[in-house]
Amino acid sequence: MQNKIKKIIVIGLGYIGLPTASLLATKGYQVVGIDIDEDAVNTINNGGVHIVEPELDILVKSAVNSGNLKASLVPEEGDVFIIAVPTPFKEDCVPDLSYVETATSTIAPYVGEGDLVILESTSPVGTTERVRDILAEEKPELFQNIRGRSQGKIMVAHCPERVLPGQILKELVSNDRIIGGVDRDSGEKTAEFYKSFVSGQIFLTDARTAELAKLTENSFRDINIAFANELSLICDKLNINVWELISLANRHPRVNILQPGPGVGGHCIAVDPWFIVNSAPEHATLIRTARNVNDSKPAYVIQKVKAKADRFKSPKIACFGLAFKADIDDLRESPALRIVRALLSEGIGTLFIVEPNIPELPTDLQESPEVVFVDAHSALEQADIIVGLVDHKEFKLMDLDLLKEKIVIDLRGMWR
Ligand code: SAJ
Repeated sequence: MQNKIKKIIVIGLGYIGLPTASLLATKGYQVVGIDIDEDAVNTINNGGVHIVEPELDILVKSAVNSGNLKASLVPEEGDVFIIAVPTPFKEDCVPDLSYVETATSTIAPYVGEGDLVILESTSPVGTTERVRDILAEEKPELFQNIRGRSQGKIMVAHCPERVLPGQILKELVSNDRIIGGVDRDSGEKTAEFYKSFVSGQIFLTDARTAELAKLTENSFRDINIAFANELSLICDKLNINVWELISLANRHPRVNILQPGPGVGGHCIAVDPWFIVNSAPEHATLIRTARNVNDSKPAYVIQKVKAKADRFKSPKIACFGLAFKADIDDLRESPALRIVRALLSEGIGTLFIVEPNIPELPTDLQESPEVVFVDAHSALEQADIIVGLVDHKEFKLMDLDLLKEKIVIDLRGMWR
């Protein structure tokens, strides 16, 4: 543990904040996690979790039992403040910084001289400086004027989270980290802190570069998935198997195409590229086009399913998977869910939904008599059309003979 740092306040106990807070607690720091959700706070204080992520339940339990982690609705004083709140976008894909701004104002009364304030939330360029400016407005005594420039007696830096849902606990420790301070001192002190619990390498830069680096990583992935999705449309038209095509092209030593799917979901890759587009709309043409390609894939899938369903008087359609990607329970921004909802609203027929990672369907689906929540076996028995939306491990292991008599629309290439 780093010498002077004893107490850490983590704001936001979601997919990033809770694993980070628990990890730090098990490293011997005194950690207080802050959230506005009272149920989440109570659950964590009882040693439980309100989100699903492999091994997180064990880590939280041991962190709480050790006495080093507690959750609270109100912040307190500490040595390090980590902001890990959402950064969604508003209408017209304009970034919504209200959560970061509110979190900063909320901690301002508790921040003191020599403290570190670290923004982990994925943010548009300039947000870390905005955090510093809010703190300077609310705590002017922590900022001094040196030769006409405001200099903080506190440190402010950006250290973007880079963990992959499904592998968060591993990647939290092993991933390399980029740290951008609003000044040199802020960057160096933050790097020292991260070295106490990260085994990956730490790279120092300025705050704006760190912000754009994170957005660039997710845009890179989005563009590459868009290429795969575009190929899938071209292959459909030319009657070529896109999965075979990609695996053959990937045999080239310098080609590595990603996989097409029903669209791009989650709260990161489908969101973050818009922050770049919004900052430099005149230049970000490729990034914007990739977003549009990926966002239009669900509509293409819906048309494809409708075309097959038209052959039946009362079509029975099995939809395999609702999550935004394989082997998780997270339905946020899920293209599979979007497709199911659209099929339902078009009154296309009976929908048999299979999703082994959730205990029940979202309320709107539960309420419809046209939607039945079933297991894979029952869906295969009853449906005429099978739509593979998410490549969960259970689905990949299915006996392909069971699909023989069915019309199969496999969006993930799992039943080749
Ligand atoms: N997807 C495809 N084809 C692929 C890969 C993914 O269609 O070949 C789809 C998935 O099904 C899903 C979406 O893309 O709908 C996003 O999934 P993902 O696994 O690519 O990424 P996320 O959103 O779970 O996590 C990403 C990661 N970023 C990168 O890999 C560059 C993670 O490291 C980030 O920390 C995370 O975003 C974040 O929080 O920003």
